[in-house]
Amino acid sequence: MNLLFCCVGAKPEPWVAGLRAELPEANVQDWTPGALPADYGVVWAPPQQFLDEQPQLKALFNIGAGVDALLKLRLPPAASVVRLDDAGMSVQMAEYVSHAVIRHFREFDGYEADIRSGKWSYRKPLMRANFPVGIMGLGVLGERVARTLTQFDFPVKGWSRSPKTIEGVQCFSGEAGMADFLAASRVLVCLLPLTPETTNIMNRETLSKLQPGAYVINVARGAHLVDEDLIALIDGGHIAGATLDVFRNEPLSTDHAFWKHPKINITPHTSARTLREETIAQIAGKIRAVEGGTPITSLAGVVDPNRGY
Ligand code: NDP
Ligand code: OXD
Repeated sequence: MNLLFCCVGAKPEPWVAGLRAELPEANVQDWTPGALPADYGVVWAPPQQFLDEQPQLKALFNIGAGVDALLKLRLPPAASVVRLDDAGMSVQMAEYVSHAVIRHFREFDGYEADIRSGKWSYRKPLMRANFPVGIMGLGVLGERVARTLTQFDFPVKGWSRSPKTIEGVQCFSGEAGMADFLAASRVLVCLLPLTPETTNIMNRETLSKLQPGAYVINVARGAHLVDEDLIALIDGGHIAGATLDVFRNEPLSTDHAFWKHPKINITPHTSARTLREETIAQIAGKIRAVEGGTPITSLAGVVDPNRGY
């Protein structure tokens, strides 16, 4: 069985070595133009040339959870797209979002500024009941984040396409449930996939429906958020601030207003990183299952291209 690795931005050597160690029966190569036809691709943002040269591929294993960039390409006709299914990401996302929520709720930025200016002062504790956290997207990552936040006794709300039941989380669903979900949330966390339906979903109209003093955390994709609308609502006072890990263009351009805005914290798309060992083990396990007769379409993480995630 032939396997090609084609991940833009990843150093190929350790990946290829890891895949060879996990799948000794496979011929694993780093892709170069003109490579021999392969059965499987392990990919991240591959060039179109790779896909066009490999029309026989049976599956593309994406080494991330989001497949928005991959689905924009012309894919081999019979290839299933298989996204990363957690592989150590959900715990990182739960850490990142909990940190952002708690940093805001406990006013740690304010305390840090006070301490740096030599001031020993107390702030009146805020009421946790007044900080309902709404998670948009209750999939692999969103559900873990929602469950984690319930452990800190925040009221937690969730919104997804199909109805869900998660202990301790008030769940809303579909377009019909969105307005009530937003009105019930003060902190908004975006963990949606980027699809035509979710592009620009955080805009002036939707963000205005959040409770006054809202806080926005975007850890999904930059194109979920209309940047100017967020800034206008922060400057107008309806939104207290934001933590943003993802941007329309990455790296964020050096002149973007987010860099210096005093109420916006940014990080460089690092909230949940792909962990090489876990990822290789997961993909190798799936390839072994397929080679052993499991239909690709029954693997966890198979993407529905019509849904876009
Ligand atoms: P999943 O596919 O497991 O979950 C997606 C969730 O979004 C599901 O609950 C789904 O609803 C919901 N959803 C999709 N479309 C809509 C819609 N139109 N309206 C309402 N809800 C919708 O994805 P993951 O949790 O694994 O990942 C989410 C995203 O996080 C990824 O697509 C990626 O872009 C981003 N990400 C960011 C990282 C970072 O480092 N910043 C790292 C990893 C991922 P339903 O359950 O009903 O299908
Ligand atoms: C992903 C990401 O989608 O890293 O996995 O953003």
